[in-house]
Amino acid sequence: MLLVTAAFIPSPEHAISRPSRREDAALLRGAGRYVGDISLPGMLHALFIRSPYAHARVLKVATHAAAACDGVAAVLTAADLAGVPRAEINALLPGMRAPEGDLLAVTHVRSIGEPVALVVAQSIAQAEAAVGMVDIEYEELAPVLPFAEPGTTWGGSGDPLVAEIAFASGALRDEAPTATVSVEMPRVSPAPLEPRACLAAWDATAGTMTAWLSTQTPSRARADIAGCLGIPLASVRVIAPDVGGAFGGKASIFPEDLMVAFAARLLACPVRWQSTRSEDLQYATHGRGSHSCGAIWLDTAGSIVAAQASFEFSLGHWLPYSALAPMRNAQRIFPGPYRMAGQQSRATARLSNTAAVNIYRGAGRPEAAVLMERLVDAAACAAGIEPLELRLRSVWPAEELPVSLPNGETLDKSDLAGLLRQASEAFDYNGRRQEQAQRQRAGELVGIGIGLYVEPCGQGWESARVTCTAPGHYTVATGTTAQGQGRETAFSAIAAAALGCDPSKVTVLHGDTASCPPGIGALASRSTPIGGSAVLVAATRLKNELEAGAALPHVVEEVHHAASETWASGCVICQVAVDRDTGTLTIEHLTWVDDAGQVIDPVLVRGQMLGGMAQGIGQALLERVVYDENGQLLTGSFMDYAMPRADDMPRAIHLESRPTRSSANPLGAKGVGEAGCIGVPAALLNAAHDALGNVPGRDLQFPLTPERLWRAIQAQN
Ligand code: SMO
Repeated sequence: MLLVTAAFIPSPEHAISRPSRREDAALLRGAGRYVGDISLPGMLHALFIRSPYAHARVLKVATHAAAACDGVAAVLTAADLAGVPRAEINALLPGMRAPEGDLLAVTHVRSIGEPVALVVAQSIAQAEAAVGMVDIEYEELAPVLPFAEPGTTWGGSGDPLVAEIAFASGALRDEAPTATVSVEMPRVSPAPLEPRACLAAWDATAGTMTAWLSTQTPSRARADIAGCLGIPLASVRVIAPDVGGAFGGKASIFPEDLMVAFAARLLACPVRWQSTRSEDLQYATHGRGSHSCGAIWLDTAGSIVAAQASFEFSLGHWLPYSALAPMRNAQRIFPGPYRMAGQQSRATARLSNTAAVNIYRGAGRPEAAVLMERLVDAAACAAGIEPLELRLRSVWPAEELPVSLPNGETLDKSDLAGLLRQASEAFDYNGRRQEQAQRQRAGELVGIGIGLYVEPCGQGWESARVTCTAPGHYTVATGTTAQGQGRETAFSAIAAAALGCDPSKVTVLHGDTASCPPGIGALASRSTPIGGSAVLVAATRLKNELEAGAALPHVVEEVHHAASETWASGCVICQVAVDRDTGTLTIEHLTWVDDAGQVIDPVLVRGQMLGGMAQGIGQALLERVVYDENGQLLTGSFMDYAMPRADDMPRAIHLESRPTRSSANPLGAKGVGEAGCIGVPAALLNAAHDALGNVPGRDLQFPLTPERLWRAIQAQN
């Protein structure tokens, strides 16, 4: 039986209002409107022909027979798209090298699933029939696999290294570390409920492009379409209608989107492409994909004095916009919530003949947190200190936050020791430790694990336009977007609190570049702290100007630049049992106390926590994208790729909120969207080690499948 209890602090000081989610009536009753629900007169359908090889020379692409098929409007190859570039990438790191490439493979394919040709037809069935008539010949080549041996070369350009970043402050110790650990974060598929989708329509008379995209970032997608297709920005409109989940997987425009827009202009007909689940598993962006190792030093008094980390990321064969964000985040977040005299961290990223890797819920934060939390537990075990106690000794004291860190980051206000204490009390830490000892004496494998984390929530700006349309009626247009988080509920509550009205009087517009001001988008847990602050500032100014006698309708537009990055934090503690005979891990209890700063709506926070937890559990116990030694994808459907289901959730979940207002924005809010993917895997990995006796040096890696746990149990018997 699933038991979820929650103790959110209900006082008005911590919760602006408590409406139910205004989005749900439509979304839960099948009345949402996704890209796939939108049809335009004369609309054509696109299908991509994709490489069956991880790496091959393309010898021939013959399209005549396919082009002659019934209903086929065009079969496009690289020659047709010559001169249309890939979208630009975020030049996050100095000295990075982006691989060159085209939208469609020209002479070589470099991943399973890479598009080689595009068929556009009047129906999907006609496009499918034509796909079979395209004649393509390949000569298979050896692929560069993820985490290939040193000395591997990438095409003619040497080492597949794309970027490298390192930081050191203070000194590490000369003596051997107290503990070392290595952590693998397997590649996973963001797998939103709605796969990728794009519908593009070109108005040849006006010279304008309208694209409906399932995206987190309509403003950037608009600039990408304009830039790549050579259309003035003002002539491109991007609309993100209802978007069925994204998790970073829809953060950056895809080559397919650009090709659909290109085809719509070429054929002067609307063209729609709806990715299938298999296409998404194969060639949508993946997340994670890192190996890391670290070392930790305690002094003789049993306090952490230094820690060191090295992260290796394996990317795919092309770089989407945010491909380097995870390595940058992992490197800059380590060592997370702990204060110490010496720290070192470095990260590298290399290409491989696979699908692209991009941000995915957490984007480098889980990598930093899991490695550090394993180091703390391994050090506690080596030094004979209770892991909770070592954390309490080592976290930044609340009175020293916010603090500027040596690496240039500013750790926001939070009460890390308070989170640890509140979580351990709610969990009944001491009581459960006693229960664990009893059950272990009786032969059971029971473990307790802690995951303490910090979650930086984005920099930069977002905008808001707030209009008083008629007395007592308001519209908020935001540059950030929604993929199911409940943005309309949150932003109407923020505006209503500032305007002194009921949230039902506030209409929220998002996702349409024609009716909304520009924005960075829904990323990095930034929408409420930064986008919500823009709404607060604009609504407050509107109220003042109305009171000063402004005539209706009256519009106020604000761009809010975050003074600094806000950092959320939290503590997860879980108890697991591992079946000695089968290796099956059961999460018996999970307690989680999160600090998301000023809570706008506890219902939304709870939804983010439960959803993030489910994805964190998926990563930790089940999910893994697997390529074989030829670069063939072995996890191409949900038959092979294990998504978390209801019965993988913990037997009992207890959620609490311990908000400390952020010092980084006027709303005082922090993010919460990614927290479950950060703290939950860390706690689960520590609990699994604890259940199996905390054997020093034991290699236990995600996903913690029954087979892996069973083998670890056998190895120690
Ligand atoms: S992984 Mo998020 O969409 O920054």
